[in-house]
Amino acid sequence: MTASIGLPNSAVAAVAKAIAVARRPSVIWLHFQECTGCTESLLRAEHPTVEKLILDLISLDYHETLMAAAGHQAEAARRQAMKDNKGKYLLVVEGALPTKDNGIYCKIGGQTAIEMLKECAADAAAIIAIGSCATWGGMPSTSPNPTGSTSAQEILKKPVVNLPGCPPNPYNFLTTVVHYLTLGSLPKLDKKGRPEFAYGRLIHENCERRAHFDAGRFALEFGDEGHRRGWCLYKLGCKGPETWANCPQILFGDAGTGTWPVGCGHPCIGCTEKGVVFERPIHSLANLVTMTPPVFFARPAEAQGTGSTLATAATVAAVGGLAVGAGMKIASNLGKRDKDELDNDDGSEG
Ligand code: FSX
Ligand code: SF4
Ligand code: F3S
Repeated sequence: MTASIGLPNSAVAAVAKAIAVARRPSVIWLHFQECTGCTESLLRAEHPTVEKLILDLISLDYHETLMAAAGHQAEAARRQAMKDNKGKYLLVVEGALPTKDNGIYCKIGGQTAIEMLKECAADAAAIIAIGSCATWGGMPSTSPNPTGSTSAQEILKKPVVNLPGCPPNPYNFLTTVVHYLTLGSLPKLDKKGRPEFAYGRLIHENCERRAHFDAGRFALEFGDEGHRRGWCLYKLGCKGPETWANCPQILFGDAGTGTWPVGCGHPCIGCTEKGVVFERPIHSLANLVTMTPPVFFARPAEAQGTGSTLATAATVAAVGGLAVGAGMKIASNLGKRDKDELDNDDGSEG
C-alpha cells in the first residue's frame, strides 16, 4: 500500500501501525446519475485490491453495487451506520444529482438524490465526490442537460474532495482514503477541491509522447505511420495540454506500461475537465495552457516511452502529500512549484 501511494520504504512500518490500530472507518457510498464506471474502475485496483479495502481497511456499510442487502434492509443498514458513526463516517458520492422538477429524475428508496445526499452529508466527517459526474455534473449534465444535473458540491454548498475523471483513477481515491486513515486528514486540495497530488499537473507535462510534440512529430490519422510509431496525438485532438490529471504517472488497470488513453493510442478527451469532455469535439485541437518544457525528454530514437523516469518517480512520490523522508521532501518541493504555477495561471482549469 505504501508503494501504491508513493511513500518511501521508511514509511511502511508507520503506515502498517496506523492501519493496525485504527478503527475501520464507516464508508457510505451513494450512487446517483452515472454509469457505475467509478466503482468498476475501483474493482480493478490491485494495490490494494477492493476486497482488501472493504474487508481490512474500511467498513463499507452502504454501496448499491457491492452490498448484499437490498430494498428496505439496505436503507436500514445505511441509517444504522450513520447513527453509529455520527460525525465520523466518510461519505462517497458517485454520480450527478438532477435538480429539475424537484429532483424526481433520480430516486432511491423513495428519496430524491438531493434529499439522500443532504441527509447523508449532515453528519459525515468528510465528503468525497468520485468521478466527473459527482464533481461537476459530468456526462449527465451535457447540454441540453434535460434533468438539470449538477455536482454534490453545488447541492451541499460546502467543501467536498473532488476526484474528477470518467472514470477517475482508482488510485487517486485509494490514496485519499489511505491518507485519511493513516494521517487523520485529507490531502491538500487545489481551488477546485481536487487533491494536488493527483491534479496538480497537466497530462501534457508528463506524457511519454511529449518529446514528439516538442519536435513537431504528430500522428495525423489513426493508423498512419506517426500513429503506429507512437508520435504525439495533439493533431488528433488530444486534450492533454489542457487537462489536469496524473494518468501518465499512475496508469490504469495494473497492466503495465502504456495503459492509459494516450499510451493506448487514443487522444486524451479531457475526461477530468469541465468544459472540455462532452462539450468540445473529441478531435478538435486542444488549447495550449502552458508551453512548460518537461523535466526530462525522451531519447530522440525512442518511439514511445517505456518506463519510469525520475520525473515520474518524483511525481508518484508526491502521492500521499505529507513529508516522511526523502520521497516526501521531493513531494513538498513539487507541491510548491505546482502552487506557484497555479497561482499564476488564473485562466486555466488548474
Ligand atoms: Fe461513469 Fe462514475 Fe463517468 Fe460518471 O464515473 S465513468 S459516467 S464520471 O460517475 O460511473
Ligand atoms: Fe501527449 Fe497529448 Fe501532449 Fe501529445 S498533446 S504530448 S499525446 S498529452
Ligand atoms: Fe481521462 Fe485524459 Fe486521463 S481522457 S483518463 S484525463 S488521459
